[in-house]
Amino acid sequence: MGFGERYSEGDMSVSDVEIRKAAGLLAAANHVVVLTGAGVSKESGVPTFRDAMEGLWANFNPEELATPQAFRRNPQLVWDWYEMRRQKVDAVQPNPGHYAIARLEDRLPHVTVVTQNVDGLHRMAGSTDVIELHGNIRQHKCFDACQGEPTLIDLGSLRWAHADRPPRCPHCGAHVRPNVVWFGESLPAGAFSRAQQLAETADVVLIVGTSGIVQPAASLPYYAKRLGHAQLIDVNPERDEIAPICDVFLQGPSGVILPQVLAAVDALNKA
Ligand code: BJW
Repeated sequence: MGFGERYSEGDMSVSDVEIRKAAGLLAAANHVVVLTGAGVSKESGVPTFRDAMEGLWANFNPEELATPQAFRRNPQLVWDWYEMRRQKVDAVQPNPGHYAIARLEDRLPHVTVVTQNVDGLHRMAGSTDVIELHGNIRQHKCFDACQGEPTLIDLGSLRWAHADRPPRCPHCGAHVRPNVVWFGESLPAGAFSRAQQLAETADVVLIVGTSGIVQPAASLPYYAKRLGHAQLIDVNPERDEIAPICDVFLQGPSGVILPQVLAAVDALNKA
């Protein structure tokens, strides 16, 4: 579907007027922050965090697996869940939403992607300034951070028996875990402060595919609006927690909506 057509499904619809309004805000912006969540990767085949889990995992709640307490209690269970997700992520590609975000860099002076996702798909799509607030599922580290936080460990350099998983840190013998941020843990040093600073000076914050319930990431649009001067554009098939304070709400899947917004930015730049 190209610009000029309208995304419409059931009672969801986005008019050309809203797409043009979003494009106008972006085209006039000097600095844009794009805040993304799991929804932007949904059309690549990565389930969102709050989608119901399937198969072996159907009886587990992701919010109860993504904690240091869960890993201490049952490291094998949490390791296996992340291995299943890592394998899924290794097998997928960026979708038109990721590519449209990356292509914004060619059209606008400064674009920074602040992502809660751990799948690395923004960089794969070509975005060059990406802040990963919740880490990266392809990296691993020592659970005890024995050489400082994070003590990154190359999994390929370790040998371990599958039955003894998770593997052990070669420095101290603690378990190896994914380099992601669990509930109750601090975000990577400097990542949130840089994101907050950028949000407070951004002209536009484009929010894509997040439920807006996990802090402190969900507070960035509020900082941008209340402490800064940003206009907020939100893209989501459902009204999320951030939608009420947004200037433009584009209801629909980001893989469909964002290419339309990009085409509308191009149309404005040509006019
Ligand atoms: C589409 C679509 C399509 C579908 N196109 N869209 C203040 C108040 C209350 C609690 C707290 C607070 N401050 C901190 C807390 C505690 C906690 C928290 O926020 N809890 C909430 C549940 C309330 N936060 C923390 O613990 C954070 N740490 C912290 O604050 O440190 C300081 C501290 C230290 C010690 C004690 C206390 C504080 C850390 C948060 C880490 C979050 N980690 C996870 C797991 C990462 C690793 C992994 O992937 O396993 O991050 S949890 C999970 O949620 C994951 C996500 O990044 C994150 C956000 O989820 P997201 O991306 O929004 O996904 P969904 O599934 O929720 O939504 C998807 C959306 O997409 C939906 O809206 C769909 O409609 C939409 N969608 N298809 C576009 N095609």
